Amino acid sequence: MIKLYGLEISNYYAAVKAFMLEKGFQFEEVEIAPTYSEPYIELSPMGKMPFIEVDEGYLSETSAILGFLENCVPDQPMTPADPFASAKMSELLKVIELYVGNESARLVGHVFFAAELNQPVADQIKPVMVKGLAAVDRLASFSPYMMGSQVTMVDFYAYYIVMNARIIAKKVWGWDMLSEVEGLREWMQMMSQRPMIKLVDDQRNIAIAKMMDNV
Ligand SMILES: N[C@@H](CCC(=O)N[C@@H](CS)C(=O)NCC(=O)O)C(=O)O
Repeated sequence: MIKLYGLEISNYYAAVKAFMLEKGFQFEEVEIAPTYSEPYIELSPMGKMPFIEVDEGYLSETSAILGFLENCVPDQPMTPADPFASAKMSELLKVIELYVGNESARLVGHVFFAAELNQPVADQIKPVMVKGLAAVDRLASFSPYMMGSQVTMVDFYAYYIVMNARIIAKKVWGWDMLSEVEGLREWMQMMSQRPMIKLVDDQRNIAIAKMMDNV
């Protein structure tokens, strides 16, 4: 059985978990905090969560994990069948990963863990996110899903990236990031109503509340 390693509080962990549930995978969750040290980095070389364990070995990086899981269940596709449309989905996913997710994540310490805000860094990040969101606006159709009528991998990935990025944007700049992209707010609302996403979000919210109680 697949093992999913990490902590429920993580949005990346939630993306993998929701995707696995949607695809009908049986899996076991293993609670483990990320650390850049041995032997953790043998399993997840950047010392991050989530990562999974399958018969063939360990796999980290959320987008790679989703791609692998997608290929494991070809009869229930969450990737456009057409090769070009599929590449466009990957393009969108990459834009969200690099220019929305990774950029906003540079401020996670300040927003979620009370670290001091590095204003010059924040000043660099916002313009990159604005461009990233403009690219999302160009690439996603929201009709009703990002790639059209079929829900795809990028919907699950983007939902959890945007979920955190919007909190960060609000706290650091008082910026309602969702208003940058027409249809993004409604799409977030629609995705949040999917039963598997609801389940994951409920469990994640409980884990976050527990963590806050212990602070
Ligand atoms: N690029 C990674 C990012 C995952 C990530 O940033 N995970 C965070 C938790 S939400 C983490 O492990 N942080 C610990 C660290 O960076 O040391 C992915 O796509 O999976």
